[in-house]
Amino acid sequence: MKVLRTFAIISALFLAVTSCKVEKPADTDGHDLWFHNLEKVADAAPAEYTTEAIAQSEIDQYWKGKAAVEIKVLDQKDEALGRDGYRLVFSKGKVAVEANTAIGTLYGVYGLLRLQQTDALPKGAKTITEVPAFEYRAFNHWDNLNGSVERGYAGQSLWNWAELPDKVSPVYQEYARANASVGINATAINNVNANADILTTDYLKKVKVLADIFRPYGLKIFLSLNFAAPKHIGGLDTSDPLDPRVVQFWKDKTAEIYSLIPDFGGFLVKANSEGQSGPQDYGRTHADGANMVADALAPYGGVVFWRAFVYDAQAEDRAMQASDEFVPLDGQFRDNVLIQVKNGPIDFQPREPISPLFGQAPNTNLMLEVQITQEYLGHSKHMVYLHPLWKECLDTDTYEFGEGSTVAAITEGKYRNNKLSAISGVTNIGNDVNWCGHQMIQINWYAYGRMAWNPDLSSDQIADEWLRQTFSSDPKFIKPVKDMLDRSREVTVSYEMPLGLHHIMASNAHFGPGPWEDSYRKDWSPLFYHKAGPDGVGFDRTVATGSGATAQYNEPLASTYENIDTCPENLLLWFHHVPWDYKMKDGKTLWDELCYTYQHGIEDAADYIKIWEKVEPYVDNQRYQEVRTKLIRQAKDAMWWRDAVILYFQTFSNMPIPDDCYPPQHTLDELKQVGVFRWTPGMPRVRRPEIYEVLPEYTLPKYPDL
Ligand code: BDP
Repeated sequence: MKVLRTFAIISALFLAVTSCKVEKPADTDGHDLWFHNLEKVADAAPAEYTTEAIAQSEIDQYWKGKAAVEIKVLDQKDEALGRDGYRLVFSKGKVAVEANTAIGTLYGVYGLLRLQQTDALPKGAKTITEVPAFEYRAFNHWDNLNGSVERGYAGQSLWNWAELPDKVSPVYQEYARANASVGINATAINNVNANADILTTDYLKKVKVLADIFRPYGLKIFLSLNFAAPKHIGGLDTSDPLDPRVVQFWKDKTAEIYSLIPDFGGFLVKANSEGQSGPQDYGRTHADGANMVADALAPYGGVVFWRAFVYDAQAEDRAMQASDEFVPLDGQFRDNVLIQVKNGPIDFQPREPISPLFGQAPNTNLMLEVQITQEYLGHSKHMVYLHPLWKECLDTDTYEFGEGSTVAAITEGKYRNNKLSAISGVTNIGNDVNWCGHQMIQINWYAYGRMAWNPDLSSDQIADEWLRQTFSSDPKFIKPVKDMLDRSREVTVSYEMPLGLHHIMASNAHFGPGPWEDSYRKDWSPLFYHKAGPDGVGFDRTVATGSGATAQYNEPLASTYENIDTCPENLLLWFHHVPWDYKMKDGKTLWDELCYTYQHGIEDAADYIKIWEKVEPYVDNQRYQEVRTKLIRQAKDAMWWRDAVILYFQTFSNMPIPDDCYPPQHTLDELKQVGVFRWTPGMPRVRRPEIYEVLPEYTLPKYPDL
């Protein structure tokens, strides 16, 4: 009897142990994004192609709850919900999804399914109200009409212009659905370096087909315009915004667009920047240009996103230029113009201070532009979760209206009467089967949408949501992987450009290091940005001895940055030129601090591989292998960055690399050759397309077999 019982206990234990072993999920290519774990409970295609029918069919197909879901567009409008907000009212046996508009209910449906997928449905009666922070939650595609994507690392453009308008890819609808599921409601589908042809009738007919597909998902189309379009496609000899013929051209063009696309969002404009035409070609201001376009759009409710990304080779400090040009124009822009400002004053570097313009134009609608594509953070080869970078910017206090005037508050319009507000992100999407070129960086698409809806969400929460929906809810998977994602931005800063270093990448692809590079334009040259010499390294932007950029910030930021003792160390070399033997807060010399920061960056990047290997049981084989291969490459690239930057700086510091840091694996001369010849997709100007991906070989000291 006793023996039998013992046997029963042992076999029960054995069963318990073996059944705990997680079943390996089936392979997937990642195309289904964060819908991956949504299980279909019924086949229920939408009865018609309308927002209402789509909302209903999403519930019919995927809602697993016992409570009946009732989707309701409110007869009695609730002002607090605005156009896009929704309420989920949980009561006994019922969930009501309520909104002022059909699109509000669709967002509510996706919100409800998200709660289901992340095990966050309330247990009892409860009302959850969600209202987006920004009116326009926009995507910017840098897609060219020839199918290439500027700074895109996930294949070619999604838009197949050759096949449109007749042939429609199912991907267009999948794209719209994915965007709606995270609240993205506007998309500028062509590159800011715009080809004027997009505004020709032939192209507009193609664009209309996309607009019709996007509409039920609440996604409005924007177009990037080429300011010289009146000349290029309008048969005029000028594009002067004050010339009546030019004004008429834009009025007519806008009317034509609205006749095809009645809910057209408006125009995105890059003017007088990096060779693009603009109002200054005719001695006019950005306000003259923006207002002319805005006036054409105003009768239809359209808006202009006018970019503040302007600089020229003459300026002493490129970081100051956007403010220098736009602050004097404060108050001159029409109500339907938003000035689109990159998060930092230079250009999407791994770390920048905020653009000072956010705190300097109280009478202008300002919006934030972030980059989702990883131009400077390892392309789609590196796993970097970017939400912490964006959030750092949104949470930074400009002090413009006293404490609390963060970039989020400013751009949400809390201090303006005009409630027009927007945010935009340069996408990382292409026609790669997994959309983003790297399974893990799909998170940046997801996170961008969630942030645009609610800038208060933490990076950790968003990562948690995404992992549960895309991979697994098992805590043994979530915890380590989330931790890795949460740290990943800081890790990349450490192995690429720590302590405020910036713009020291190779100028060809913006991927690997190129600190030695000079350029015919000083403002494109890494030498200009790090100014390394025997006396130290860093760009002096102080008022006392440097460019004076610190004065563009409001107090107390200005003094904090001005004073080397109070300047945050993670921005030290952004604002100060610092001797190699300068004592850091931890007592190390600047030189040692640099060496150790790189060292930690490369060790952390190598550790990703081992963390990933531990969670192998929770990940399907296909995605597991893909990610692992990329992580190995990332760790090696990290070493390449370290070797290049440290060996180059050492020619000035003449100080030794500390013994407990890895020794370099290549000489400076070898690495300089790599920098010269590299080219990767996404480069706007193809110089050496025949030489592709020549990278230095590396061995990981901790994992020499990889
Ligand atoms: C830079 C890119 C360039 C873009 C430009 C922009 O290198 O390809 O055209 O920004 O934002 O980051 O307009």
